[in-house]
Amino acid sequence: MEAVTKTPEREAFYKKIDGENLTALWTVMGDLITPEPRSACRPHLWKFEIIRDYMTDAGKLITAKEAERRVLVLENPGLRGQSRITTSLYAGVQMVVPGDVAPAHRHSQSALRFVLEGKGAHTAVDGERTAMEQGDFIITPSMTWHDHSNETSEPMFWLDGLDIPLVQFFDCSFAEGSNEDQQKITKPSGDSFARYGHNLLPVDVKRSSKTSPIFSYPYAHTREALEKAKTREEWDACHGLKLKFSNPETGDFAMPTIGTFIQLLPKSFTSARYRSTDATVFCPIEGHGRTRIGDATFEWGPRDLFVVPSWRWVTHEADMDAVLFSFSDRPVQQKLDLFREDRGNA
Ligand code: GTQ
Repeated sequence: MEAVTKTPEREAFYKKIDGENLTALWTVMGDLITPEPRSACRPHLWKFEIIRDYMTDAGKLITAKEAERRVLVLENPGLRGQSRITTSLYAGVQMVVPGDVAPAHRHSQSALRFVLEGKGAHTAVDGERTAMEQGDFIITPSMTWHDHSNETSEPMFWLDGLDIPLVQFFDCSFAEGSNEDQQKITKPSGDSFARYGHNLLPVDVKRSSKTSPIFSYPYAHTREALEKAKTREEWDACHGLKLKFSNPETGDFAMPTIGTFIQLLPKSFTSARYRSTDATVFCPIEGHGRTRIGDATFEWGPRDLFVVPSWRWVTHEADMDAVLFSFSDRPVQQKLDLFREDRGNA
């Protein structure tokens, strides 16, 4: 698909049809159908300490109530002005300080939280409150009411991941506010886990949601699963020990639009190179190391955030046992038969 030669006659023709909202395919084909992904998304790393300092400044400027959500959006340097960390996903860091209430609202966008710092602040989803701790992964399914509050004495920070650009692409954004800042709590804490977290499902009740009925995946459980897996030493050359958070009803990803993962990279491990079409946001929560993305190297520690664009070679290296949370649009790509991965020779 090579660029066609320009001639005065052709240029005149393009100009003529342009007025009728028509474009000649042969002038744009090479940019539309590329031999490989050619993303504007760039590899990048954000240091948590820097975000944290700016969030503290933001805390002096605006309350969570006035802001609705006090969040700094992580904008991919190749996609500035679009509130995107990858072409299909949004990420932000949210701060909820003691006394804050981020008021109840709901929207068609699905959201995930991954807790970075703090202990004991609450998020309420669909009538149930859950306390949040570092490393917990929490889901807000599409159109469920959610509000956040902090009755502790410490600020809380978490990573938000939403499918905002996907929903924007499909033009199906719906959102609603509530008259009540905090939704009515109708279920005891731990209710969804008690019902669905024990390999038991109601025998006849069919839920219509494609999102996991468990909305909090506590880090204590996640970490135990990784630690147990570690003793079996079944290291994957590309991923170390990598697990996906799953929906107990379907075995599929926990959310229909966003795939979430946790992986353990053991001390001194260097992964074999890997690339996949799902641009991925990583958040280490334990350990230190570095990740090479193409020819760039990013040094990371707990709570830093970095993004790997589609189809770039990646290798990770851990100086000590490291745990990395990550998320991508893999569930969507797989359902559309678009997902591809390449394990090099591993
Ligand atoms: O906490 O509901 O980062 O609605 C962006 C949009 C967080 C939230 C974000 C949201 C939220």
